Amino acid sequence: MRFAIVIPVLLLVTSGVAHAQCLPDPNFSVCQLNIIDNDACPTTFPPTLIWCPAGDMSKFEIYIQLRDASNNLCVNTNARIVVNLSGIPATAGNALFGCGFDNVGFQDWAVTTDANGEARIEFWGGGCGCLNVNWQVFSSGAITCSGFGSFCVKSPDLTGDGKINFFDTFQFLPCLQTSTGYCCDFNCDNTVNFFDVFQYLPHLSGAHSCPGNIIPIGVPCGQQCN
Ligand SMILES: [Ca+2]
Ligand SMILES: [Ca+2]
Repeated sequence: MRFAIVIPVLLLVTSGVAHAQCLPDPNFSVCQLNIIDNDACPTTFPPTLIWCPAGDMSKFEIYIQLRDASNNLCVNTNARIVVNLSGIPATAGNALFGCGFDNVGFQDWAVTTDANGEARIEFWGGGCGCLNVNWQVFSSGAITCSGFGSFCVKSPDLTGDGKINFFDTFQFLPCLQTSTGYCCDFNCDNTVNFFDVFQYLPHLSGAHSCPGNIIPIGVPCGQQCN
């Protein structure tokens, strides 16, 4: 009989999970921007993301873990992740975009935390240039956290029109012939050669494209990417 009483109490204490009306507390919640799959250019600064409109190269994510004022996990809790991109293409006549962004560099996503109090959304796009990311996480009607990230981006989608095809090849071939071109240097070794071709070809042959909206960003972002 004693066990029947003690065990539920222990479970309640050690689970650390707030199940109902959880109010995320900024002091205990975690909200951060992470870079994903940055293998091609791992050591550059600012960080360089080689992103594909299809989302199969570098990406960044906003990761959150919500906790209440007692440091208990907020499971099954609704939040909104608002992201605003600013940036300009490195090459005149080309574009830069975040895949699926509804307005010019802006998007607002609804998320629900899982059993670990966590939620995450991944982002990618196309084009080459500088990119700044401002983000806020809202829960229970208040800002739980916010942050800022700054990158350089490059893509097999050199033109930044959301798809990889012969128009991109027309821009890639002169780079290959002269061994120069920041946007064509997909492994960031300051030359353009067959290693970059290896990076480029799978995305061309697969005709990779952005499955969502493609709306160019054209806001100066104040950093050097070229
Ligand atoms: Ca293209
Ligand atoms: Ca290279």
